[in-house]
Amino acid sequence: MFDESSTWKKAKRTSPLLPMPPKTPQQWLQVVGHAGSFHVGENGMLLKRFCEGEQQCYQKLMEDILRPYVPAYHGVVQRDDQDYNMMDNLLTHFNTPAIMDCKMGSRTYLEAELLTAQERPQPRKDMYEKMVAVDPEAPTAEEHGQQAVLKTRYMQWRETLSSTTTLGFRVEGFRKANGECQTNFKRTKSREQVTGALQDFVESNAQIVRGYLRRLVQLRQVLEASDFFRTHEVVGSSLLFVHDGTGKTGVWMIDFGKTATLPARRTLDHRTPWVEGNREDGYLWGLDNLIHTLANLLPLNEGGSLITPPPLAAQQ
Ligand code: I3P
Repeated sequence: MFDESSTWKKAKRTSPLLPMPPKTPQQWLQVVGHAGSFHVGENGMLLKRFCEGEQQCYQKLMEDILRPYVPAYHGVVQRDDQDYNMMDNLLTHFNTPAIMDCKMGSRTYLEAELLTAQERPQPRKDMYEKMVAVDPEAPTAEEHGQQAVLKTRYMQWRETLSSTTTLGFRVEGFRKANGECQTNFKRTKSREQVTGALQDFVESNAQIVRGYLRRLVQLRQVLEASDFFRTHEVVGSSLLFVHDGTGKTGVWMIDFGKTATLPARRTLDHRTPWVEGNREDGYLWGLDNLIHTLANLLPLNEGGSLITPPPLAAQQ
């Protein structure tokens, strides 16, 4: 799953690049998701295989108050006849960082995908195989018969198996500074299990937890005021957590390939439970839960005071 070679790896999602060792050409490290979509650019840039929807999101985000919470976007470049969206490599200013990917929201497929599955069902063998590998009992008799499952069915199964349904976010994977990688979180569902995973990632370092909490509380305030966020269904997007041995921390929103613009005058609050048609994604509900879960890693009084946000203006 993890490969530190500088060759291309299959990766549809933003995966971090580790400087190993620092100050030498950066190598590629796949943490989670599909491989093959990223390339290390020059001057601290990351190239991600072009996706028009994602480009449009980044262009809008560069004009939105969320700008400091996403990688800076620098337009499209071409390499070997392939277009790439070029953005900041978020790891550039860290020294041998630890990285974690949390997929946000209570739903991981777009309403549009659900419609397509209903109108033109295309059961998938690869997803059946991934399902059986985790739980041979999971497919229905019909799915066993077809040896295939619909993508939306697979995604829903993944949601209920993990904490996506119960907490509105899930840990996808992490890599510690020492190179230890964990990606086996498909069944990490309860608050206790998620807390254990987060504790493992931060290696019980309260300073790191404080840094992440401050950043997440700020992000939540900005999300609640963001025009972009209010007007988009944000699905399959992740928060990328990065820290290093100096105590430096950062969290950014990444992966907008499945972020959809709402029709004119429609907005979301990102906390209302999803029912088909309302397009709610549970992103803020998940962020609330993530903040509380992280705060629980600190002594009670301290965690509580950190998650009480200062006035938004004071942060700018
Ligand atoms: C994949 C994961 C990805 C999804 C991908 C799934 O499952 O849910 O988010 O890509 O669909 O296979 P898993 O993590 O269990 O391997 P999208 O979010 O882009 O839909 P895909 O195979 O159709 O790309």
